[in-house]
Amino acid sequence: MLIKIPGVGDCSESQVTPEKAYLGRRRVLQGMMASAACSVIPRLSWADAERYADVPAAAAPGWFADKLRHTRWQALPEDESLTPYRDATHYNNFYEFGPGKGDPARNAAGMVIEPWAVLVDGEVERPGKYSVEELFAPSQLEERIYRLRCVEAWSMVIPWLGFPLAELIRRLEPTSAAKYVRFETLARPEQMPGMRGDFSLIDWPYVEALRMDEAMHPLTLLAVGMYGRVLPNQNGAPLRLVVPWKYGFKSIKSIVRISFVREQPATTWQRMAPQEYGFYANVNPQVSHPRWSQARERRLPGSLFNPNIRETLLFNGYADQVSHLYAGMDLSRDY
Ligand SMILES: Nc1nc2c(c(=O)[nH]1)N[C@H]1C(S)=C(S)[C@@H](COP(=O)(O)O)O[C@H]1N2
Ligand SMILES: [Mo]
Repeated sequence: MLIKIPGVGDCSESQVTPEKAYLGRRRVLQGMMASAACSVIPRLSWADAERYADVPAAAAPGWFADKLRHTRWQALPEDESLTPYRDATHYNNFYEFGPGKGDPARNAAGMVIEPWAVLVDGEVERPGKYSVEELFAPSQLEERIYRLRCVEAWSMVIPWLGFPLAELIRRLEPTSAAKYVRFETLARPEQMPGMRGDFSLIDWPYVEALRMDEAMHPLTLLAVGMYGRVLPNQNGAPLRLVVPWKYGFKSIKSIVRISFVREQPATTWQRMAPQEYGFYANVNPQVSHPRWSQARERRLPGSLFNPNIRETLLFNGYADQVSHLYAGMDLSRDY
């Protein structure tokens, strides 16, 4: 398991590494190991100073830079290494910018992300149009290092920056009629070449959804950054979903609409190829996709000589935290 989220109350004062411990890199690591997942890093941005020193600087809106100073960074897991930033930002799926893995990095820079509004509607007490800044203002940013497992059988380990979707949902106050949360991606063909090409079979906009209890699960993240920086456009700027126990396609990018609904929504891949993609899309090595076995995965970056193959884990390794959500369900039928 990659991360067990501690409650804030689980971190005792002595586990909060003092600032002077961050001055030397070796001492940083020792400090992090000792405090495990409880490292609340004060003032000095360790991300900028050390861990992500080789990640290119990116222009960030003022509110983001502000939040970064109070971010709760996660200790690096001992049993996993982070996917290099270069791979995480140049091997992408974002069909709005084209079908190739390199298309999003090549084409997404043209997407205008400021200003950005998110429409909140449906069964909810506080509907409206919110800016990203408004959505994030009351919450602290947290780093979450998660495995990302694509249904195409490759995987990465990505350090996200965001906050639990549950926090936002509580603030928006869905009514008791809300059973699912539905998300929509921006659809702006003039800035998204993948929407214009012949290949574009998808019924835009890209839509994903979660059952309410999945959306409220503490692992479900609304991300605005990765690797200590704002999200690059190709990774779903300015805000995206991250659901680490599900196949990557559930983690919808560049969200412009969040709707609280009564019925299970039709989602993009499920609608296009219902025999291939289910609504739940929980990572499951036992349930094969018609074109891919899901038993194993290629951890990127690999090479011809070292393809870096590993066993896929049920719920992508997060079973101890999420399997209760599916108690009584037949995972081979409700996939
Ligand atoms: N709007 C939108 N969101 C999307 C996709 C997409 O094509 N469009 N692809 C999904 C798929 S299949 C995966 S594996 C992940 C990839 O996220 P990454 O490029 O940040 O690794 O994004 C998901 N979110
Ligand atoms: Mo994917």
